[in-house]
Amino acid sequence: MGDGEYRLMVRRESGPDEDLEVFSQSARFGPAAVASGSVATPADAHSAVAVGAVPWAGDLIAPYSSWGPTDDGRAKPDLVAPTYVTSNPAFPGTAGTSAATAHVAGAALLLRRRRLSAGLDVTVSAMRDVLLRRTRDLGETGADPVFGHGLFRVDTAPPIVRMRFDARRRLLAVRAADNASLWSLVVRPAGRRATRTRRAYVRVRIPVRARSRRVVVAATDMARNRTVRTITVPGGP
Ligand SMILES: [Ca+2]
Ligand SMILES: [Ca+2]
Repeated sequence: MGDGEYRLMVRRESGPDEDLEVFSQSARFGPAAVASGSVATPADAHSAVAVGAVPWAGDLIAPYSSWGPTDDGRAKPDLVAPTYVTSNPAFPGTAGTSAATAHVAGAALLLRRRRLSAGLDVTVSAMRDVLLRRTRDLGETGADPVFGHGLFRVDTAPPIVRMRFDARRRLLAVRAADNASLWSLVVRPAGRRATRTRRAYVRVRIPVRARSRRVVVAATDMARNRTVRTITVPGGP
């Protein structure tokens, strides 16, 4: 369609009142557009795994990613996956649910192969359960119409952990980096309660003791890759 204003007229010849839904990739519907209930066919099929899109560097839904529920009230999408990925050198920054869907399809294939060789169930419902269980919840707590069960993401690289101890202030600064998919950061000084956070940066005060002590830092990403580092903090006078 070229630029300009278009009008759409629908006349009911017979039958009961029904809502008419109009989808368009290019026409802007202005204030008439609603995100809710925008999951289109075939993603709304009963046994389909409908994948929404989240730009890989964050946890925000892509503006074009359709929201559930379906017209008959079923929860969709099922999950979301990364988009704007750079894994295809021919199209760096490939965007869309097209990228997110391929991510999940590839992962499903790998999981299926692994489950087959382990003698596990690889039926559609079993595979669907496996995928949904491996998501990280986003947005409203629990399954929701924007993110479904949450973000599914193939990730093989463990977080990078950096630590610095300020001896004068007795503060241990810990920073974990994992391309925005850090799941937890735990700082556990020997003999003391651990500090747990979802943030990528935390400072923990290590009280003065006569002897030096070991502090264990563990960072886990949402794919459950884990980095454990230890630092020995000097004792006081
Ligand atoms: Ca949620
Ligand atoms: Ca990672």
